[in-house]
This record gives sequence, structure tokens and C-alpha cells, in this order.
Amino acid sequence: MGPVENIDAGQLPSTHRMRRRVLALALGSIWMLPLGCPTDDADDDSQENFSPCEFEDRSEAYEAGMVHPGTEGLLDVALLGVTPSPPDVGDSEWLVEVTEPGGGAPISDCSIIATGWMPDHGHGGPEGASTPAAETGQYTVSGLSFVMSGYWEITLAVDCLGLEQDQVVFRFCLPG
Ligand SMILES: [Cu+2]
Repeated sequence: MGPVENIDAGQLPSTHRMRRRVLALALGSIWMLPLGCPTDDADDDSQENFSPCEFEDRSEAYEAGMVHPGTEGLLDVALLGVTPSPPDVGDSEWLVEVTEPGGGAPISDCSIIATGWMPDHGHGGPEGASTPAAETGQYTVSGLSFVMSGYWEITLAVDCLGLEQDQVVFRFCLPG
């Protein structure tokens, strides 16, 4: 009865094009996830209970005060606090302290660039930058934003007066 019955080889190319368009729409909608779209499929329990962090073993548990040594061993960076806490999707402000290695004296005159990266997806998000130290060795990093839930690697590149650049990497899974 309908046009479905009339499909012949000549219509295949347009079907192909349509499939591609559907795929593009599906990929595009990934970016909608952080906006918190409720799932339409209320009957699908596995979808409702899905947490991107449930089986994530690369991430570390956030704890205020957690310390990472620089990969070059020139300094330590303590993550004193994040807003919101624990870190999650959206704008994220970090308070960090830079000290000499092994929890030594605080280091002033540093600037910090924070870069988020989702290795599973091959994308990042808005970077963060520090303001000058309000207290000795302590810096507020703002501008960082996580555009979606999942596993993120956040690199803090630290430039201090009189030191080579060093960096630390924090690994967090954001539940969204
Ligand atoms: Cu992503």
C-alpha cells in the first residue's frame, strides 16, 4: 500500500544519506547530556540507573587537601578545595597550594593553567587560570568547566618564578 512497498535499488542512496543524518544527530546529542536531559524511556531501568563512574577505576577519590607531586619533582600541588565539592559537571573553581617538594615551604609567584581532557572522547573544555596568590602559596583557579559527565584528566601546568615549569594531573570521574 504505502511507499515502503515501492522501495527499489534506486532509493538506496537516499536511505544511506538519511542513516548518516541520524548518526550525526545522535552524536550531536551527546553534547546535550550535561544539560541534564531526562531520559524519555522510563521503562528502561538500565538507562535510569546508569552511572558513568560506577565501573571507572582510573579515577581517584576527591579529598580536600589531596597532594600530587609535580611530574618533574620541582614542587607539590595540594588541592585544598573545589567548588562544587566533590568536583562535578559545570563550572569548577579550585583552590590549590603550591609548595616545595615533600610538603615544604609554600611557593609564591606562580601562575597556573588548568586543562581538562576526556581521553575516552578526545575532547576537553574551557581552561582555568589562576589569579595571583591571595595567601602565600595559595591560588584560586577559575574558568575551568566540565562540559559533560564521565572520566576527566585535569592537568595543572604550574609556572613559578625561578623554576622550570612543572605539572600535576588529577583524575576524576564526574557523575553528572
Ligand atoms: Cu566527553
